[in-house]
Amino acid sequence: MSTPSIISARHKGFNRAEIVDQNFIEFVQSWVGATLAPPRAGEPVLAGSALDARGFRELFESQLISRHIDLMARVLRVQNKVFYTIGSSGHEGNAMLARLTRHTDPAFLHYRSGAFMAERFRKLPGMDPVVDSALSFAASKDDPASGGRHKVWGSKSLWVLPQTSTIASHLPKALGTAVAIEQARRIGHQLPIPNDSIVICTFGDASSNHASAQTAFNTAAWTAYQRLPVPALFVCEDNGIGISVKTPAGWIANNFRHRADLDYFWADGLDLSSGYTQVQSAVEHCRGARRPTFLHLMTTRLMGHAGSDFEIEWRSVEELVALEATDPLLRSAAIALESGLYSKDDLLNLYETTRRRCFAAAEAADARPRLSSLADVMKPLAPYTPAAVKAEAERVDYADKRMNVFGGEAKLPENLPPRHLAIQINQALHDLLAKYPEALLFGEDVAQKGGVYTVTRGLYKTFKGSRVFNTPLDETMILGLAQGYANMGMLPLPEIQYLAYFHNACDQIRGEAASLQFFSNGQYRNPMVMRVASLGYQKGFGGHFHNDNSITALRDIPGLVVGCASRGDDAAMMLRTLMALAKIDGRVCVFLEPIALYMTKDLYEPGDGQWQFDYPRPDQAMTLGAGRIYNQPANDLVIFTFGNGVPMALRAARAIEKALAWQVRVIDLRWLAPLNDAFIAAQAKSAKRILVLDEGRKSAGVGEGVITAIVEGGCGATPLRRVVGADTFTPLADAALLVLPGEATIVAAARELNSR
Ligand SMILES: Cc1ncc(C[n+]2csc(CCOP(=O)(O)OP(=O)(O)O)c2C)c(N)n1
Ligand SMILES: [Mg+2]
Repeated sequence: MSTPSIISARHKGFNRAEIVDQNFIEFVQSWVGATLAPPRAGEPVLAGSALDARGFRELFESQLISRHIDLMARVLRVQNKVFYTIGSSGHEGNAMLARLTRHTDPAFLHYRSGAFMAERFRKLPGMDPVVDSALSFAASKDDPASGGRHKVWGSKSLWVLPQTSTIASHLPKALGTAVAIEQARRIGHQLPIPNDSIVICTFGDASSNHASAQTAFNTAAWTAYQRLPVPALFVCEDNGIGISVKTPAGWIANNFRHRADLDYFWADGLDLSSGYTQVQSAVEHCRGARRPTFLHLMTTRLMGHAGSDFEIEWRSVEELVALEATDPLLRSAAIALESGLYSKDDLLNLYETTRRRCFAAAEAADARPRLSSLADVMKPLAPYTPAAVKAEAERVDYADKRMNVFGGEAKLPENLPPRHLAIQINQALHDLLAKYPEALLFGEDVAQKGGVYTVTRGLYKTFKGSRVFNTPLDETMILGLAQGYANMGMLPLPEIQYLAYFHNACDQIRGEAASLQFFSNGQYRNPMVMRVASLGYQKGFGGHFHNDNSITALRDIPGLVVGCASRGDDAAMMLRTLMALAKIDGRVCVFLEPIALYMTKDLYEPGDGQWQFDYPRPDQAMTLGAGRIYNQPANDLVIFTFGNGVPMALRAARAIEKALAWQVRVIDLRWLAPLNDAFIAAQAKSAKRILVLDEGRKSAGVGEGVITAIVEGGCGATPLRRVVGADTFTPLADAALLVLPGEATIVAAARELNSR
């Protein structure tokens, strides 16, 4: 370790990238260690190492590529040719992980994975990690990972699924993918990768503390504890720091060494010679035992967190110099020279050739076109092929299966009397699980109990525990599992027990699932249909948390489809369309089920049975965006609404017709995202007056979107009122009705319109 007295003026420099660069050159130039006779083919690079000469050469070259990409990015960032400077320097030991695994082992990578990628690129012929990485750093449209949308480590052919920069958010889906690999066998699903694949998931030491990481470790252990296989290799690249906050010395080992059902391994990521065997042990254990494995990979961080992090401003130069002395490339250079594999000149030559290669690729990438139109940017975000979706939603080539599931012709739901929402959702789910053998339904209490509201009753019995199952009580993990199953080609139907409990796991949809097609330029997709018991008005079971009416958190997630049914037949048809959207276009879909309507049978009077409907035949589906119109062409008043608002508006319409002699049309929007602006505008055009009835909250609710569509559609002059929930949490008991719209408020709003 250097001491202050021997730190030269150069080492005190501001630009640590230059210093790290120069250190390498000086280290090689001043090498005076013994040089052995070069090892022969197949012989260990150094005595006692499991790494042979060829392996070492390739790993070392991958390390150098990674280092020079970092150095290049620091130089070209200031010239605006590169747009990302979070580097991999100090973490180049992760190349060992790539070498010791297969290119078909799905990898969810930390952002310091330059060397991993360079090494994995060797697994397939004709690929160039330098060119591909340069295109990504330059945000070029030709970037094979994201099409210029972000600097991500990703590759379709190499099974590297691009990650967002939200730390730890990839662990739940990585675990989900590992679980899915094993579950495929149990449901007879053909995996897109070999059956004995493992999932690699890398992350930093600070990230390991994050709730999203902890839930993955916990669920991995929860699963393994039940003796179910979990081939997940969690790799903590421990550089001892997260931006500027040091991880307490020894914390990672202390925290993970003795966790039950999370098998701990340690490896020296700073030394290829000894680290290789250690990484190998962890990989082999994970693949062979198919148990959750935690590999603690020692690394260091050089050149700061990112190019903008001038470490010298906040930590001592002595500390930096000491860290720089642990540079794994110095150790690799020592191995290279000591083993006789490289002469000093060869090594310096390789170093400079690699530098030139990276700069040349970056300059070439800079000359390539970037994304230049909004349409280009958004292209992979929300694919929609209406004809194929319709055909898929109406496909009925599973008649035998449904006959079995329902128990014969007479018991087919379309041959039964009209039923209410909960029953028809249940019937539709039976139909969909029969139609899609790759579909899985899971969540809290959904199996034996059939859900809190019995909506999933009977599915477990019919389709068995491999397809219908309870998860741990953890929404983040439910959605992580969903992404994992989807990654392996299955069709997940995760259930979130109450809308209020979606919010604590929101990022798994917002930041992760909904963004995958975008950040992978449409190459990867994680289709799913998330069902959520939602909204207010429950009688006798009140309070905010079971009556949450906030749709806002879903509405602005780019690319997400949100549907909300108010009646059973619509629910069945919408679920068919949502599954088809997932299957055909890979869309992430949400289906909001109004709890208060689950058991509603009557519309106007107790016992009238008017809110029960015939089950739609399986070849009937609904077009995305199609609303339902009641009482067309009435136009004295048009009420736009959804969910609980629909039967409420229909009842209020009767009162309004009586009081004001108006003919009232009621529009059930049914699709809340994307809103069908054209449909809304068209309906508004023929209206003399408009009411927007939104049971969600006033601010940022669906109603705002509806009114915008009306105004932008040219109907801003039509008299309009909004009846909407208050900006508050929902209180218990009857006080709830004070904050939500009711029939009386609707009638009062109509009277107000009349007096204008
Ligand atoms: C959820 C989240 N919070 C904060 C950040 C900002 N951030 C980016 S990296 C980082 C530190 C991560 O440290 P570590 O996991 O040790 O990885 P390292 O950078 O050291 O390799 C932070 C706080 C983020 N990306 N995501
Ligand atoms: Mg760290």
